[in-house]
Amino acid sequence: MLAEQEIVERFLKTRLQVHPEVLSYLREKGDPALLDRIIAGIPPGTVVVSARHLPDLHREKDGARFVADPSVEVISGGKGTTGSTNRFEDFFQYFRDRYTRLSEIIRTRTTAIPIEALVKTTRYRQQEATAIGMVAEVRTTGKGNRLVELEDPTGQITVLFNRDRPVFADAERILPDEVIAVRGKLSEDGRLFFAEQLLRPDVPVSHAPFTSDREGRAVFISDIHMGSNTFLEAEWRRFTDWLPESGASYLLVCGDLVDGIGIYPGQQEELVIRDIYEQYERLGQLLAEVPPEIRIILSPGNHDVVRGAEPQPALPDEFTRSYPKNVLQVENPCLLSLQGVRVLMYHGRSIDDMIGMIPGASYAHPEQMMVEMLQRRHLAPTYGKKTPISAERQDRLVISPVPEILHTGHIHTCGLTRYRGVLGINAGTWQSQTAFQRQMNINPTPARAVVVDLRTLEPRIMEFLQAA
Ligand code: D5M
Ligand code: FE
Ligand code: ZN
Repeated sequence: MLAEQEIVERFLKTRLQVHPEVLSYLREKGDPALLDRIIAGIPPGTVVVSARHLPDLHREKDGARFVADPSVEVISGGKGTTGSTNRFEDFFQYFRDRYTRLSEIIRTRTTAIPIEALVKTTRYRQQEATAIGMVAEVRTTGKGNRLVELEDPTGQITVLFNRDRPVFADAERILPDEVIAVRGKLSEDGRLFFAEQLLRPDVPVSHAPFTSDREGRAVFISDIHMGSNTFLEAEWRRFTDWLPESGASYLLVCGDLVDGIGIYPGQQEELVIRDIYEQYERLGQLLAEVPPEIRIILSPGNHDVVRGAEPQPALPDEFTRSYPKNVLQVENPCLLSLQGVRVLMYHGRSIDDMIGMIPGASYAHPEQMMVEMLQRRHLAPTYGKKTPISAERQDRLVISPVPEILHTGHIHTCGLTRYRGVLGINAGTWQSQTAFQRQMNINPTPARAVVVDLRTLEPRIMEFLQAA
């Protein structure tokens, strides 16, 4: 409960008078943040604050704006961040930036020698030493050892991971283009480095996640695929019917908002809405049924209308004109703060690449691939596979700072993990299995949402699948 005195004083400070209806509403709600939000949303020139300024009593009509909730802050990846430049020089700059930032993280934990110095200085021969580099190439030898070409800005070295050494388990998961540190000894001729230990930039063991001191919940979903004949509309309705009672203030949708057009051969036959504008329009209609006090954050995926190269820009206005005012468009990836809790949203195309390269990985466990991302402090470690990356001057796929929550989608299976305090969430999808996924043996877990209490970071999976 908020005291009446307190509320009146707050409004007086802003030179606003308050209608008694508003007073009793605020007393009942008892949420000081709500008071801030209402004050922030009052149009200039207003004298009396009346019921029409209250977010959940009033839906937009007569020009009252639902101003961005101050509890959602876009830290990076806001609309318009990604430029269109993609010149050849940028390619070098991109990898240099990736190396610099990831190697700096490792350097806070170990002392390393530049590769050129290591190779050329004879005193390092057969001495314990550490080098930090980017994996230029990785292969398995005939004897089953792993050979890695490791590169830093000064030089290159061939690193051998012997399959009989404990380090081999880690080495098996080495991916091209990731940045690692290797500890070991150089051969007598200086041509081969025998690795005994492998270090990744990783989340610090001491990482203590931030939690909100205020009440607040966020709902996480992805892969709606509006327009597809496999979109589960009845389940979606059950979901939006439940939202008002979820206690959530935020709904985050991590890409593949619509099914799109021309994404794969023969897609036409699987679309119920064949016009891309209409797909987004229909999505807007369904989002309008979400309570207006819930902030909806939409980031794109590979089925969406923006370019596929990551970072993907936010949806252009021409597709979202009819969207309710509580919708916020962001890029993929995007780092948000919800009441101070940092959420990194990434659709997750790289999960396909990683599943293909990491032994034991499976489509049934997206959470394991989220751990792999966190260990490498990178959302898409390998360049040039299925994940198109726009080589810009800064590598925006580097995971820095460490978020409280990593939110992905794309592979259509639900999985949760807690890794060194970071909560990994993949809620799944809102489309049932497609013919293609059946061929690929991908078994989706559709119609689930994950709710997280921002005070505790405890997740809960909600199921909306209708009994068949
Ligand atoms: O991706 C849904 C899932 O299906 C994801 O794990 C990738 C997989 N998929 C989709 N298209 C392909 C192709 N062409 N090759 C291999 N795997 C694929 P979504 O982004 O929803 O289509
Ligand atoms: Fe998808
Ligand atoms: Zn996808």
